[in-house]
Amino acid sequence: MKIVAVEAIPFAVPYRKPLRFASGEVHTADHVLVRVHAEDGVVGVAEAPPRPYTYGETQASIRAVVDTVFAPEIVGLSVFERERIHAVLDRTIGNPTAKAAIDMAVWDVIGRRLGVGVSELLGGYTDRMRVSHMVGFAPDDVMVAEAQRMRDEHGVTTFKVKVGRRPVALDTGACRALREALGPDVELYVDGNRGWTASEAARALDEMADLGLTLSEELMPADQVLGRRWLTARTTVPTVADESATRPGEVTRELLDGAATMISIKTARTGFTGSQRVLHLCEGLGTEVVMGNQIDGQLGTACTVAFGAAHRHTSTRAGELSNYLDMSDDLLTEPLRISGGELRVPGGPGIGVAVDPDKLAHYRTDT
Ligand code: MUC
Ligand code: MG
Repeated sequence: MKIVAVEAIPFAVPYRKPLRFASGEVHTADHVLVRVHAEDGVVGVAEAPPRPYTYGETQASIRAVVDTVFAPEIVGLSVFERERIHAVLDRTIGNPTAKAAIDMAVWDVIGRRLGVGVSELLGGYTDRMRVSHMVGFAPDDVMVAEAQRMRDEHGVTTFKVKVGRRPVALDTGACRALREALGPDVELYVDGNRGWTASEAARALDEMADLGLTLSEELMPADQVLGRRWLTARTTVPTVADESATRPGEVTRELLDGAATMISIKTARTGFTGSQRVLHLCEGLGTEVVMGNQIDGQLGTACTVAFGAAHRHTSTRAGELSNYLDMSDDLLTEPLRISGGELRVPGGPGIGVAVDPDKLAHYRTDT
């Protein structure tokens, strides 16, 4: 079943409130909807979220690389020739979310064509994941109120707290306020988006030693090779590599180097195919994983839960699946719903969701 066209459609949905973290902030979901059209009229969809401060991709660069580099090479290939599609995409080192969206839209076509959910095709382990919510920078009382609301309204009991500010006490204070307000039973972990030095990170972890943090993610830049190895060796809180280790080669280097002890998998940047490669590598190396969030919309979140629920190891921990709730609207016909602290894989073939044409017409920015 040949691919006949690939579209990259920019759209913009404002956030109700911005998400702030050490490397940037998001006010608008200025994503790109990728549609892969197959010859029998089946259309697969996925979304690419540009994160300029992380990977250097922008909405314009995603559109350009899809339209001018990837689409001309993959049109004419069959959706079942996935290794050949990846041989084309993998020639390019960068552009992770553009490549991931193409991969996931191809999987969506395959699932729709076969009448089977992608999550079942990938592994079919379970039909849901527990949800972890990311809490961005704000005054302590605002961060606490957000976590309490997520717990009360959606049953979420796992929180990833953004850290990496200076002075370090801003963040250690916020984490302490969250622990005091939420009690001992919620899971708290931290993500620094490379904001601190090794010594600042070490001091922060020492100051928070009594808070029962379960994970610490990207507290300092990955290029500070010895500092990172030193930090990882001296803490009992597992170190998660996120943006420093996206491809299998980087994952191998980080883990063998002792610079990380766990890996964040994000379908937004490695699609389903690349995420499975990273997952299987981690299983082979005996490394835990966590399903991360690239500040996805609902389509991206549906991809994350489809992948996470498909496998035993990705569904063990809570996945980061809730930040789409900060968006003022979305593109899907049926909104995702988190309840009892869980998100179910959408039913139906492929990724299991449909884009509402009226919403797309309203939010697309190219017409
Ligand atoms: C995260 O886990 O780091 C913030 C920046 C980015 O690239 O992803 C988000 C969340
Ligand atoms: Mg992160």
